[in-house]
Amino acid sequence: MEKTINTPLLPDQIAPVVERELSTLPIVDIHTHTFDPAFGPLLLWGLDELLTYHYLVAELFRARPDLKPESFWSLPKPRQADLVWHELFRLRSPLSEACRGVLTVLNRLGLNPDTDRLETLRTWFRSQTPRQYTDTVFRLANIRKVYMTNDPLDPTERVVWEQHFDRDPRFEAVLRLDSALMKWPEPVSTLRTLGYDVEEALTGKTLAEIRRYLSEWIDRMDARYAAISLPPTFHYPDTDSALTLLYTRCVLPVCREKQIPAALMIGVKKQVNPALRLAGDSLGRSDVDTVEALARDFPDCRFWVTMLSRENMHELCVAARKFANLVPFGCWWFLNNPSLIEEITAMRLELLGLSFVPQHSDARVLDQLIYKWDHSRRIIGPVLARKYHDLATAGWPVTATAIRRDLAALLARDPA
Ligand code: HDL
Ligand code: ZN
Repeated sequence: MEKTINTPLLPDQIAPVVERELSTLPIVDIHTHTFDPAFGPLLLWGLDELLTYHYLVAELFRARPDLKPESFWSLPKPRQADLVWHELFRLRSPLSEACRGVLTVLNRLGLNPDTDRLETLRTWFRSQTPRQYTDTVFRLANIRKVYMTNDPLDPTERVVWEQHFDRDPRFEAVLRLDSALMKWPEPVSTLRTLGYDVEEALTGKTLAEIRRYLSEWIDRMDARYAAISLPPTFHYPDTDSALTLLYTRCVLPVCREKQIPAALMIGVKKQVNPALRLAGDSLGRSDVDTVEALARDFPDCRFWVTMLSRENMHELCVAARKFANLVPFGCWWFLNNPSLIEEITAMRLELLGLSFVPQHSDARVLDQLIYKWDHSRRIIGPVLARKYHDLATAGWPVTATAIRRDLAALLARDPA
């Protein structure tokens, strides 16, 4: 075995080896909305959660433009799921990526999706327990661990953090900053209820108290990085922006002190259609000058960056060539589709080599880990195989050992 994995591969051996190494690589998923089972109902899983994923809700309203959002939201969740299944899966071929994902999950679980009524499937899911099903999902998806999205200002989540509970080591914590920094001074009252003596005016004392909030909660959660989603209008420098001031005077100093990355997720146009609730967000082209300026002015901060506009992803690659403290990651949200993952991954390999993170799942429902990684492996693998094939064609000895090493660097490392 030792000899073979160090033996240069023949060109037509490369793709199967990449596929094997990628399927057996236990992945580190650096951004999800899943929760350690200790958080109880915050961990979403099962068929009705899969079918009422906000991506599918948006697609339901396209299939049924006559459907009034409020009448949909007034239905109990199983009835919402029934409607999604009927409209998107039974009356039409489920060709969208979000629809396909549900089918991949059911298929990998060995369940038959060819049914008009969901009760048989629901009976199977009811036979699962959260912890046992978590084991099943991690095994089928071949994931080593995931990073959560944690918000201490969410009372339903905070109450769990304030008790002692045994952490599941497969669920790392991330401090999410949106609720504490966006739309200042809206967060003032909530921060004050947590005991942070902040005021509307961004005085030195208020900034210090916000840094204390960040520092204390990074410690309490053992947060491995701090993340924020930002609108296309976010700029740095911007002397008129409370958000920019809070980010540069509070978040970056604390991330530097804690030696953790600062994750920027840029390009969300929040609630362009509020009636769709979580499905109501859109995207906008953002300012990569801002990303370059942050990387330049904060050289000892490490910025993990993903952007929502396809055009921004190319600009971000070039910016990352200029600043080693920029780490592009993932094909986020509206970019998490096979055609775009393929384009973006090839572009990143060509511009950045292995110095980026190709994907995160953004899974909101635990079961989605199965399909989001199944689908991404099917795209990222062949793109990588073509690049290794190019090396072999140029006379470079491509080995299984090297492929295994490179894949681990791309998809099995912690944010650092
Ligand atoms: O802000 C984010 O982390 C986004 O991923 C949103 O949660 C979004 O609703 C989403 O789930 N995208 O996949
Ligand atoms: Zn997300």
